[in-house]
Formats: sequence, C-alpha cells, structure tokens
Amino acid sequence: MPDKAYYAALGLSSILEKVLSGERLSYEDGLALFACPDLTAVGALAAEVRFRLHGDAAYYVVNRQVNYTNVCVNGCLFCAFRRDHADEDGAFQLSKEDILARLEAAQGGTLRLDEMHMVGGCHPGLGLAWFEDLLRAVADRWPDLPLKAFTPVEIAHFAALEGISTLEVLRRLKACGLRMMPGGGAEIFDAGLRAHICPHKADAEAWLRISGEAHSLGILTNCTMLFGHLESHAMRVEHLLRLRAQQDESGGFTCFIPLPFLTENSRLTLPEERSGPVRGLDQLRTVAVSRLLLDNIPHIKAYWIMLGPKLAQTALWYGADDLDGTIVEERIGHMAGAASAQGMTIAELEAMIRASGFRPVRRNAVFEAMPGAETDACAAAAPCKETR
Ligand code: V47
Repeated sequence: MPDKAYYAALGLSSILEKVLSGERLSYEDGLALFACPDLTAVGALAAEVRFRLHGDAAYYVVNRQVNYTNVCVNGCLFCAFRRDHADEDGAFQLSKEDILARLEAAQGGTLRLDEMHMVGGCHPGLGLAWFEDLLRAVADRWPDLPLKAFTPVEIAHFAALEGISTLEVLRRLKACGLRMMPGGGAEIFDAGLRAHICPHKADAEAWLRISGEAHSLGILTNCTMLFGHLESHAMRVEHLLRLRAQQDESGGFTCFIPLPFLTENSRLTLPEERSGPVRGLDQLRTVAVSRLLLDNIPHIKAYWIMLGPKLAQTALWYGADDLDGTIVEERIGHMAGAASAQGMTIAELEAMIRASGFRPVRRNAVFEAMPGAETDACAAAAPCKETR
C-alpha cells in the first residue's frame, strides 16, 4: 500500500486518493505525473492499477509479423522504414505467395500461430481487391488464425484509392476475415506537430473516426502513441485523453502501445536532450502514466522490440501487462535502429516474464487466453473478459 505521507510530500495526495478509489484522473493529474521527480512513486501507482486489473498475469502471443510493402505515399519524417518510390533502393513489395510462405514457415511442426499481424506502407498501386484476395487466401488456408491487419491510416488510404467510404472498406475486409486491427499510425494527435512530422497522413480526427467505425462493426483495435521526438508532455497527455474519450464512445480498443521513437535513419532533427540513447526513465514513466490515464483500456503493451527486452521486463512493474509476441520478423523498428532480436521463442518469452516475477499467459490477437494457458488470469481481470 503506497505511503500517504510520502505522496503528500510529492504533492500527489489527490492522485493517490483517486487511484485507490478508482476515480478518473484529469489532464492536470497527467501533467503532475510527468512532472513528479520520483519515477518509482509514479510507477507504484501504475502497478497498483495493473495488479488490480490483471493480478500477476503477463500476456504474450505466438504471432508472425508481415510487412507487405514499405512503399508509401505519406512521406512521414520520422519513418526509417518507408520508401517513396518502388524503384528506390531498399523498396520492397511482397507477393501473396511470399506472404503465405512466411506464414507456412512460421507454423512448422506442432507450432500454431495465434495471430497474424500485417501492416505496410500506403502503396499507390495496391487496391483493395489485392488485400481482399490475400485475406481470403490466408483465411482459407488457416481458418482459425486471427487476422490482425491494417492501421486506420491504411484503411483511409484504401478508401481514397477506391473512392469509397472507410466504413465500406472495413465492411469488405471484415467479410474476408479481418478480425482485429493494430494500433499504428496514431503517432501524436496534436495538429501542429502532426503537420510537421506526418503532414500527408490521415489526421487525428480521421484516425479516431476509423477506429470507432471498426468498433461499430465488431472489429477490435489497438491504439498507440509515438513519443520521445518533438512532442511536449502536454501533447502526450492530450493524446492519451483523446484515446480515452474515443474509448468511452466506441469501446473497442483492447490494448495501448506507447512507442518510443527510435532515431536511426530518421529525417527528423531532435533537440540534443532527446537524441541520446539514455531515455529509459522517460519510457517507463510514459508506460506508467498511460496505465493511469487510460482507465477504460484493458491492456498496456511493453513492446519488447522497441523498448528492448530489459526495459520491457521492467515496464511490467510500471503498469504494462503484455509484451506482444514471438514476432519472427520485424522491420519498422529495426530499420530505425532497434537493437533487439527479430523474434523470440515461447520459452524465451515465458522465461523473460517469470524472471520479472510474473506469470506468463499465452493469448491470441484479441486477448483470449489460449487453451493450455492459465485461464484464471483472464477470469481475474474483468476488462480482459469484456474484450472476448
Ligand atoms: O505506426 C514508425 C511507429 C508504428 C518509428 O497494435 C516508429 O499490437 C519508433 O504500431 N521509432 C508501427 N516507432 C508499430 C505498431 C505496433 C507494433 C506492435 C504491436 C502493435 C499492435 C502495433 O511504429 C508506426 C509508427 O507509429 N514507428 N517509425 C520509429 N522510428
């Protein structure tokens, strides 16, 4: 139980009271948590909420990431993954056969995937029919494999290419087996900064609206925030509160992923204090503040690819309850300098979770505990049950 006198000395008495009684935190509370000098005090509050929701469970998923192309019309300054033209050095586009072969190879022997995670650049030449055909082929071959694909930004791009509404795009993809959507492309919602770092991308309003449309069709989605670039703490808090407001309205966000900006090969120039490698404390704090402000989003992911495995383990004590998964192949973070491996085995993920003092629970894309996993973990966590 956190020490009341200590939190009073930090000026966080009312935040402590709210956290203990489950009352919603305000914008000012978010700023105070970012300003608090004692990171461990902020982390302890987030841990309180995390244990209340999930007990000692820490989730992971047996998944395979696929990036179908890096050719992209958006030209975001921060992105090291993108290529502006198909004939540029390093540009790629996978064929349907390449993608099926990758999924086949990831499921050798008795190993079965519980999630296919697929995203890509906004390619000017890939129409909706190409993706419909691909999703049908995957669903025909592996009918039980949950397909998690396309960010709201890709959905906006398909709609613009086809001259149809984003809702229609979502309906058509759902009919082909789309079950879940990843949370990328949210970046930072602040309009002024977005106009600088990703001026051609779907704006905040479109990103949130498309997430809400997906929820209305029963497609669960994730949400993200790219941080550690040019944004202020106020912009982070505003971003989190806009996600919270959207979740009040549409209810389908399953997991929030704070993505620390990786700087290699980026075209963004950062101030000196943000450009060095020693940013772990800020990353832990952002995980913790996210857990505390996002009282209506069940899961917070410490994405081991971007945080690195050691910080991801630590983040489990700062409000996170999920590590993502086996991944197998990752390009977006690695092209930006991620030092982590390309993938992990189930044994490695479970060992990592146990070594951090938590109980591994294998889940699928929509956070259903998998047969053989310790199902009581979900029973103990009401928000997890709600997402089934
Ligand atoms: O949309 C791009 C971000 C996102 C960089 O939903 C960068 O379960 C850091 O969204 N440094 C893609 N981040 C990754 C993503 C994701 C990953 C894992 C799980 C889920 C999920 C979603 O990565 C992009 C962008 O926001 N990004 N460049 C960079 N240099």
